[in-house]
Parts: sequence; C-alpha cells; structure tokens
Amino acid sequence: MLILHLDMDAFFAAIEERDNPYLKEKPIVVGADPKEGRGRGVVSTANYEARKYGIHSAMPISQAYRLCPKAYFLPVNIEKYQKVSQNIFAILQKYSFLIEKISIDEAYLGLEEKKLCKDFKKDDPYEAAKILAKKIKDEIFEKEKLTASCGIGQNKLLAKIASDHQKQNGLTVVKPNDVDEFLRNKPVLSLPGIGPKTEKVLLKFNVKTVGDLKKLSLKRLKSLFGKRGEDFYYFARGIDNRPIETTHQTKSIGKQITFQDDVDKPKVIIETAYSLLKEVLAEAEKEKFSFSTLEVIVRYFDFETKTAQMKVDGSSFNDLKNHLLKLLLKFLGKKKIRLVGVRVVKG
Ligand code: TTP
Ligand code: MG
Repeated sequence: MLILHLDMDAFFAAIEERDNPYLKEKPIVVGADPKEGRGRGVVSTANYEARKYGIHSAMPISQAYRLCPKAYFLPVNIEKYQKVSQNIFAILQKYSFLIEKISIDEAYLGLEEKKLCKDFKKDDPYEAAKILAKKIKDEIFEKEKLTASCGIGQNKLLAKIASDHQKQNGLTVVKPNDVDEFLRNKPVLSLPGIGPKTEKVLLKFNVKTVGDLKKLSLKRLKSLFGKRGEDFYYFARGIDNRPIETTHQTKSIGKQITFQDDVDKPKVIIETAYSLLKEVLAEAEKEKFSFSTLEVIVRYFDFETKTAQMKVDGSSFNDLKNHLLKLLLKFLGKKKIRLVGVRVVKG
C-alpha cells in the first residue's frame, strides 16, 4: 500500500482570492476583525503573499494587522469553505476507496500498488502514484480553481512530510531509497507528536533535525519521552505503522470566545461559559455526539492558558452547569481573563 497525502494550499484564503478578483495576488488574511489593530481574535489563515510579512494561522489578529495593515482582512465564511471541501472530497472518492479525512482541507488516500501499476501501465508503483496525484490535482484545479499539494510515500509520515515539501501546487514522491536523504535535514518539528515543548527538550541534546534525532538511541529516547520516544525513534528512520482510518470520529466539540476587553467580573465569565455550554450541547445533540468529559479553557490577559476537566457521564444540563461552575471557579478572581472556552470530549 502507498499513501498519498493531499493538503489544499492556503485553503480559506485561496477560496476568497478565487471568488473576489480584486484580491488577486494581494496579501489576504482570513480571521477575526482586526478593528484597526484593536481586534482580539486570531488569524485562521493567510495566503502566501501575506505570509511574506510573517503572518500565520493562530497569530493574534492585532499582530497580523501591525505586520501588514494594508493586507485584506476577511471574515471566516465557514459554510462556503465546507461546501468547497465537500466538492474536493467528492473528487478524491473517485480515486480511492480508502480515504482518511484529517481536516477540512487535508486527507490521506491509500493506494494499492498492484492496481496502480495496472491502471497506469507502469512497473514502478511510485511513478504510477505520481500520475494519479497529478490527475487529482488537475481535476481539483479544473473544477474548483484551487491548488493542492500532494506527497506520496510508503506510509503516512512520509506522505505528509512530502506534501509539505514543496508547498503551493507541489507534488513530491519519496521512494524507499530516498527516505534517509529526504528526512535528514527536516526539522524535528515536522515529525508527528513533536511540538515546541519537545523541540525544546531535544535542543538540549543538540538535536535540531531528523538526522540529529537518529543519533539518539532507542533507550535514550524512551527514558526521555516514554512511549512517544519509541515512536520518535522509528519516525526518524521513516518507519510508521499507523493505518489509514476511514471512519473519522469526532473526538470533541468545543466553543470559545475572546472578550473584546479583558474581563474580571466572575458573573460575566460564568454567564458567557453557560451560553457556550448551551451551544456546545446543542451541537452535540445535533451530531448525536456522546461525551464523557467536560473541559473548560481560560486564557488570562497575559496569554497564560489553563484547562480543567472532569468526567460527566450521563449528567443533565443542570448537573453540567454545576460541574462547569466548579471547574471555572478554580480560575476566577486571579487575573483578568481574555478568553473562555467550553468543550465536551469523548472518552
Ligand atoms: P492548513 O492546511 O493548516 O493551512 P492552509 O491550507 O491555510 O495553508 P497551507 O496548507 O498551504 O499551509 O489549514 C486549513 C484551513 O484550516 C486554513 O485555510 C484555515 C483553517 N485553520 C484555522 O482556522 N486555524 C488554524 O490554526 C489552522 C492551522 C487552520
Ligand atoms: Mg492546507
């Protein structure tokens, strides 16, 4: 089995650029209203023109505004993007029965090697997969006027890193003999499960790239990171046994709000959290989503972020309100609060 990973380029921003000809080749930021630098939400995404100014997803919108005030700031029109996403997944389904949806703009496709070779009259399944990826990209462009980047490899790890390798309309194939060379200079951050915290720990051992990571023994990695360390050991060698999971299950439903001004009145925060809980439960009901954990998220004015959870199997709405209050009270009366969020989680 070969894996193809597909990820749309600057997805939300590319759709807006497509639909508004005046935006062509201009810096575009999709996200919260910047309110001339006083806006309080975050950037959902920016197109590559805007990324030249250092703007990226999840950055405070006020910072994005400071970096490029002349950028075009657009609100998130999620219904529109979901519709486009459905069209793209409908295209993907024509090319593989084995699809794992990762997000609104990203998927893994499982490709049977024998079938690939037969369909495209090639001896090398990687060459055949490359032709298939090209066809998918062409069809997406023809029907949706949007570009995607694709990566092909012997597992999810390689396919995903490959799709990121030449972003914007890229197509990268990593054959088994090229794996070491391909991974050697990639930053450790490109491996799944390695975020900024793990990156920092690794830096203490002078490990910056996947090549550096390979020098740490299995024993060492296990003692540093436990079970995750074992994964890192194999990932560094391009080994990854994670299967394609076709039935993608929702794991959580959450809502959050950034206050226009930092709030210290407990009443305002509690009432906001209650109304978020209501929205979350309505969505859980609509999606027939059963959950067992309730989580609250609080971000203080200085961006310190706290979360607290509790098991809430089978609780009524009033019980949940009480649980929420209990969780929330841990965080109130300390510092002014910038954001509050509520989430329900499966398992
Ligand atoms: P990504 O695929 O991570 O980003 P992208 O498609 O905008 O850019 P590229 O793949 O070329 O790097 O996310 C897909 C969409 O999901 C993105 O267009 C907007 C949304 N999104 C958010 O709303 N918030 C986020 O923090 C991220 C990362 C993405
Ligand atoms: Mg994308």
